[in-house]
Amino acid sequence: MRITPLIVVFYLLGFVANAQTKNPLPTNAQLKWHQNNYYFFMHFGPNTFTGKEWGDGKEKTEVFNPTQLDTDQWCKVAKESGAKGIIITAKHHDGFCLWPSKYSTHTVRESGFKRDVLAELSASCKKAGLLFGVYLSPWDRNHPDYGTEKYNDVFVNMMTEIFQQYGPIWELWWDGANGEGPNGKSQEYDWKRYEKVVRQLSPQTIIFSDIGPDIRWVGNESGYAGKTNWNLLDTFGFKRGHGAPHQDTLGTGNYKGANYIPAEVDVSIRPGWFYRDSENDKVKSSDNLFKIYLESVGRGANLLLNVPPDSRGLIHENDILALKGLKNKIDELEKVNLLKFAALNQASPDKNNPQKKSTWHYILKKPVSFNGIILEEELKYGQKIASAIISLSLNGEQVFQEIITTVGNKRIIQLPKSIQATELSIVINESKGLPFLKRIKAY
Ligand code: FUL
Repeated sequence: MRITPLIVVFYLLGFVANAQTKNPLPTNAQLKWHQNNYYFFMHFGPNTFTGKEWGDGKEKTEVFNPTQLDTDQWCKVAKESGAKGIIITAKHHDGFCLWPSKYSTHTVRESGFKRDVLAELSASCKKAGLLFGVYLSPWDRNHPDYGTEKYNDVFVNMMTEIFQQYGPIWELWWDGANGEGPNGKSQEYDWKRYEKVVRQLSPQTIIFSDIGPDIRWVGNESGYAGKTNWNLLDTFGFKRGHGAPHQDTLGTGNYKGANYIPAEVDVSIRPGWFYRDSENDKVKSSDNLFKIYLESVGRGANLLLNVPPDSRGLIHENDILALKGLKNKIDELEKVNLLKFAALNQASPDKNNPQKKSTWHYILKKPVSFNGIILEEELKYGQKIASAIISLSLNGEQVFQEIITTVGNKRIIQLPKSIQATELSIVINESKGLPFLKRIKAY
């Protein structure tokens, strides 16, 4: 056959089309991130002392003065709550830096307090075996260079300081809120450069922004992911800080999305992101927190639960109590596996891999009370399951059925009440290629 330029063009077009229909795969760092699916967020800074949510950057640095700062206590609470790490607001929109940055004059160094909060927390996390992450607001209402090209250098220098002095940084948060600086100017952020710098400094760090590159915002701050939740997102035509896809789309992802960018659910245990005395009786109950857990982690997203330290520099007693309750409820999910002694009817097994098949049918010897079912998809080969029917039967008669539209990292199907059953069946009726459930459990 003679290779004409036309054939080459057709060949290339075919190649492009094929690449586009491929199911995007997670990176190793993303796969690891999925495993650590519940961790703390901590909003801490001048707002903790002024009662504001968004400081304007004109606050006196002296207002920042925690009297009993103890980052070991934060870590102890995180550990005891089952959280896998802590992400701290190293710099919120007010520009105040929790570390003595060389690139700002609005930091802990200038406050009467003087201690380096980032250094203390990063050391405490290491000691406790917790992951350490940093929130760094691009929007800065204090920095004199904001709104000019020089600010891009400032932001890059700050990130460099953080990575070099306090690393390893597990997750980096670029907040999407974007407004004017002290000079009334807004900033053209050099996102490409920021990303390049982070990748060079720390290739394993997971970067959050509304639209990734590694993980996305879930589209709300109320604590839930979409019932359908694809780890895929189309980002073409969207620019960070200048409008993301519709909030509902962020919650559900895109079925045929071009990029693997799973969702993270950020929500506060209190009405505000920052601590306030007046909200001590408004801490979410453990029931409420558990509902959030089911609707975030239980829908395949990660949960970033904000637990803001108080003005002493400690996690408040009321928050600790609610978190204990949450931990007990999460532990309950893992206690028993009702399927341990059930017979598995291998309806349509894949000989090479028994976990790759589309029907599972468990039969129990006698009726047991089901409270819920947990499914986990193997994501290394991409997220595939697009519809599954879960049913329970009691002696041949169906007593419960639910259709789910995605599984992903973890799907928790919590029953409205305990249901007696002798059989559980899971039928996957739509999948992008062979489905792969790596875990099935009932509690
Ligand atoms: C938002 C911010 O404006 C809030 O203050 C908070 O930090 C939240 C997590 O993200 O964009």
